[in-house]
Amino acid sequence: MFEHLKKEDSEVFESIKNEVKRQEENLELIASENYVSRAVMEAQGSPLTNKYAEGYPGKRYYGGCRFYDEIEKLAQERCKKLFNAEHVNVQPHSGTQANMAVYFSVLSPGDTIMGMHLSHGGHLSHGHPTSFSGRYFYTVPIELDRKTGRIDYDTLMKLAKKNKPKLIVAGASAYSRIIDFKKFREICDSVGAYLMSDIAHIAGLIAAGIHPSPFPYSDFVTSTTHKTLRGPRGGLLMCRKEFAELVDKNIFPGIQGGPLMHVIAAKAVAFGEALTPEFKQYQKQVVKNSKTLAEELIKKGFDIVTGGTDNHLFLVDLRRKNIKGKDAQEILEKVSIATNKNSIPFDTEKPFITSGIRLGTPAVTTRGMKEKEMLKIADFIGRALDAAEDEGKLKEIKKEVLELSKKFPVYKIKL
Ligand code: DSN
Repeated sequence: MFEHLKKEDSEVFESIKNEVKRQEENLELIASENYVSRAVMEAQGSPLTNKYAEGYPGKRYYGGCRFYDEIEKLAQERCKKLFNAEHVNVQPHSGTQANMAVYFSVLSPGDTIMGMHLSHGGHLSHGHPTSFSGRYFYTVPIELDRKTGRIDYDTLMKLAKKNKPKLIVAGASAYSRIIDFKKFREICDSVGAYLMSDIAHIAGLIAAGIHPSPFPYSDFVTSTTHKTLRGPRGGLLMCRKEFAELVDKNIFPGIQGGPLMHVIAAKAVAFGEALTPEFKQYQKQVVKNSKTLAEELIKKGFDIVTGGTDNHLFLVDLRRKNIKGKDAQEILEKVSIATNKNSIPFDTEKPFITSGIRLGTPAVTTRGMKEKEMLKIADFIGRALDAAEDEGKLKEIKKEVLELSKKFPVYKIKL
């Protein structure tokens, strides 16, 4: 692999080589990251990057799209089967663009939407003022319950009745509990709102049947393809049949030009993988690992928001340990553990500092790690954060981290 790049562009090759090494050596606990299969990488790195295919299968604006049609249809069919969806658009370049296409399909600028606030587990594209979503639409942010750290559906119902949104977003990027899509539907129905479920984080769990499905409750379901779903970096939009034409038009030509057909080929491969029994087992292990890691950290005196997890991630509230999220992220990086600082509900620290870190298990589970390794990882985290500025101790821990990573290689790429 990379023999041409090595010869023809040593600068780019060097950086890639170093990044591949980092990915092999680091314990990747960033909840939104994963390792794709070699087959997904091969599809994405194929000559399918060479061609324009604006339009949809059977209706393209360029000639020569026969095989692109086959691939896009395959991706659509596999995805439909995976999520039991009536209509699928596999062209969104990202989750944010899938969300944008939904908003532009049924909203006008100035309409009211409701979505979880960024520091309460939501996402920028759910109406944050710095994102197009908060600039084009009037957003009523959903906050979590102060005591439980969970969504309080009664409060949500009251908020919806008071603000009468035209669309409600059910979905999160840092929420460790089951999302009750049925309740979201009831709330939407009580005010005549559309329901858009953004399953970017939990798509893999849903595909494997271990998190309730957003269908049949949602009008629109958006996702990324690269998190728990373990596909290439990209987006996905599903909806009821009645909205099919509308959302397709709003993806292309509405907000995108030519689709990234090499990425769509890789999405097709990933959907194929997600339909296998092995994928179901993998997702089960992801959740087992996440629960084990959270429980072990609690035993070591860490506070976990909501007290635990039902899915692939959780938030560690570091206030009792007197460490800021930013510092914790940096200390853990020194021992080759990758995490991200993350606001906790009602955080008083700025988003660049934060009082928490977010931990997730999709990537380490792809490497084959199980509960036994989660206990070790909790031990590394506890010791590293206790050692803080003791460089000697951090070096010792890093050595142990590297030993563990070595036992669970990812790609075995020779560079
Ligand atoms: N940036 C992603 C995450 O880390 O959750 C959300 O898009």
